[in-house]
Amino acid sequence: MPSATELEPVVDILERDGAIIIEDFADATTFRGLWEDLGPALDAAGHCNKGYDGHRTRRVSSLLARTDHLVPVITQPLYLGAARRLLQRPGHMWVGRSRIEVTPNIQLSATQAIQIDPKQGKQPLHRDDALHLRQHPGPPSRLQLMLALTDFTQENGATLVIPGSHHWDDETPPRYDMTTPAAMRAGSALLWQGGVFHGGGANTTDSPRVSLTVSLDLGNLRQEENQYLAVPREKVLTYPEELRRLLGYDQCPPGVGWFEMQDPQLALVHDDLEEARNAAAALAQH
Ligand SMILES: O=C(O)CCC(=O)C(=O)O
Ligand SMILES: [Fe+2]
Repeated sequence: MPSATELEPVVDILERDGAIIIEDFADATTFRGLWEDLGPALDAAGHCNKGYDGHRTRRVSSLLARTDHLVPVITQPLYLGAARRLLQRPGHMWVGRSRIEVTPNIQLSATQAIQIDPKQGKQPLHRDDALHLRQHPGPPSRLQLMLALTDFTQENGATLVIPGSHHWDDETPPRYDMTTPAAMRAGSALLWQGGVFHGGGANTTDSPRVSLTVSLDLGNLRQEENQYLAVPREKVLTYPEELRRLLGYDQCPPGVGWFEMQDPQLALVHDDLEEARNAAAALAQH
């Protein structure tokens, strides 16, 4: 769909197919700014040291600490609007004899720049909402975005998507021959529901495929009390590791809670957050 479209058809397509490409998603200033701010960080990053993340793939996270040009991407009306429409479903609960209407909010979940270098093979197909152990079919909990910073082609590793797979149950394994490559021009974006099977494609060309991804999740997928604000860092450091992990400086299998793709405990032991970020990022690379 062109970016000048109404929200309604975007939501309809996302409900039906689980995924959509919005052309010319980012304006020229945003696109240039993202390259200026993130390009050098990607150049400096090593390749990931886990096969799932890609031994020929570079990943840089903490994007809002690195660039303000992400703001118009996250708040782009079709992305944010569709996320609100899909995820913020009104429900109700009983409190005593009162029937209370409740509508959840949404939260920014992950940000990451991803560079698939030549010779990277296909990523295993997966559902990103499996991070929250969501059951399928079920109410959506995530709308994800992949902004193309170079053209995306079948040859250079365009994200492989199985349209409609958010409707599947939890017993059906995904197959590559069911996927469609999300081929799109630089500046366009793929939006997809967390329940849709997808994975990075193989890059058989001589040039990197560069992108960034953002996820918006249901707002209730978190702790009740905000422990990161409630307990000062100096205090956290005085507690035993088990309690630090209970406070949230931990990862829950299969993977939520990471900091630069590493155990968030690493961030605590450094006085300087930038130093912590570099140390964690170095561990995620080889
Ligand atoms: O890079 C891509 O195209 C997809 C990456 C992805 O799905 C992931 O890392 O979870
Ligand atoms: Fe993914």
